[in-house]
Amino acid sequence: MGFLVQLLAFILLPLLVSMSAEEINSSQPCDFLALFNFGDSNSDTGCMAAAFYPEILPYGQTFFHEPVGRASDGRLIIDFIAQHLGFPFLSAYINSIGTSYRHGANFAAGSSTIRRQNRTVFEGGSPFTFEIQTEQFNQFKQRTGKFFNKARKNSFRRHFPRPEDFAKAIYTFDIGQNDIAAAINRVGTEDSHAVISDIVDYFGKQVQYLHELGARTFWIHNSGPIGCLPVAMPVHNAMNQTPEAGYVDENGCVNYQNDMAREFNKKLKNMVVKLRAQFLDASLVYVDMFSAKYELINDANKEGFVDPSEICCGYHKDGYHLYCGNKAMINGKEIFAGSCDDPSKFISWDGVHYTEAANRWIANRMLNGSFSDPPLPITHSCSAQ
Ligand SMILES: *[C@@H]1O[C@H](CO)[C@@H](O)[C@H](O)[C@H]1NC(C)=O
Ligand SMILES: *[C@@H]1O[C@H](CO)[C@@H](O)[C@H](O)[C@H]1NC(C)=O
Ligand SMILES: CC(=O)N[C@H]1CO[C@H](CO)[C@@H](O)[C@@H]1O
Repeated sequence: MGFLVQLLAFILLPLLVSMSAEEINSSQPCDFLALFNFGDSNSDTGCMAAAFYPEILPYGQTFFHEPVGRASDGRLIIDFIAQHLGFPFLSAYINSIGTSYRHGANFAAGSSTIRRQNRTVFEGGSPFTFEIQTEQFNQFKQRTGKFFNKARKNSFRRHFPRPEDFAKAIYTFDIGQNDIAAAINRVGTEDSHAVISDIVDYFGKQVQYLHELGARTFWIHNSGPIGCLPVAMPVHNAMNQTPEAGYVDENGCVNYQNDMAREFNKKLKNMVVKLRAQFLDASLVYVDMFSAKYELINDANKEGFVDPSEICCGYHKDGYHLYCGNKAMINGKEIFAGSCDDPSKFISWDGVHYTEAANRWIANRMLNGSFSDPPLPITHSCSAQ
């Protein structure tokens, strides 16, 4: 009975999901058996919280009603992806408690970069660079394969993918924004163009490595408009004088920072095209998250959100940056950086990360392929050539 229900869920779910899309491509949806994700805090579902310090409320308050290692009040885009494909939420690879990896694993970690950085965890860095994440995936695959063949009984098999699932999995990526942030911090002291090319080359090398390990479907998010993160905006940085002409755009986003992200995205797209030509047995879809996020920021009021510079959780004024969930004495007064009353009206959760409402808005538009190249919905992403 349980088996039948599971079997039916498997057959029906992907169909229902794709039928509900506005337009159905004539081809059959891909029969993905697992989801593996790589990235930074945009898609970390518990890695940094398990490895170092657990997160505190109000993180997680909206959907999970407790902090669950996600940098938002609720679900992230990767959670909407998992739900859309009929998978449970992804467990972080290094989390050892209450996890299941039957349908994939998440290697993403907050603060992670594509290239190695010199910052320790205490300075806001992450040891889980993209290179380490792909190496963790390699271990995950080798070790589950080894135990799978030994395990006669089902208990192991219920919790891990079968060796043949890896080739029929979708591999998703959302990384690079912290590399761009690091380059922004060093602007003027190094050749940003060369640095960005180097970051993209590193990205390409790791994708090649995953292909060597058997990955075949790649769903690659580009970098969001980093200059639109409220903490980057002059309004939250005690700039008394109005910024010089051209410093910000009509939405208050910092132009030179968004330009860095645009340059990264252009080079990333060229890299994807190059890899596509190299791997004729693989499918690589490039997803323009920059445009999806920028559209939301630009249409904030029309879409029922407050001004995109507003931060739901945190205290950022008069030169003070007190991040969400923290307490401090400011001018002799104790300030607690708590949540706004209605996070569903805000785009920015904590000045750096998006609210669940914003993540849902973005996911709803991105999953059907309207920001993809080629324009495939994620359910059909195995067939890009
Ligand atoms: C890390 O530090 C070393 C030595 O100071 C330096 O050569 C290197 O460029 C730094 N790397 C990055 C990514 O900043
Ligand atoms: C994708 O969904 C959005 C939001 O529902 C819709 O506006 C858009 O037209 C859809 N695009 C495609 C290609 O189906
Ligand atoms: C790759 C591909 O053919 N995608 C198509 C799926 O269907 C939509 C809507 O008809 C098209 O716009 C895409 O080009």
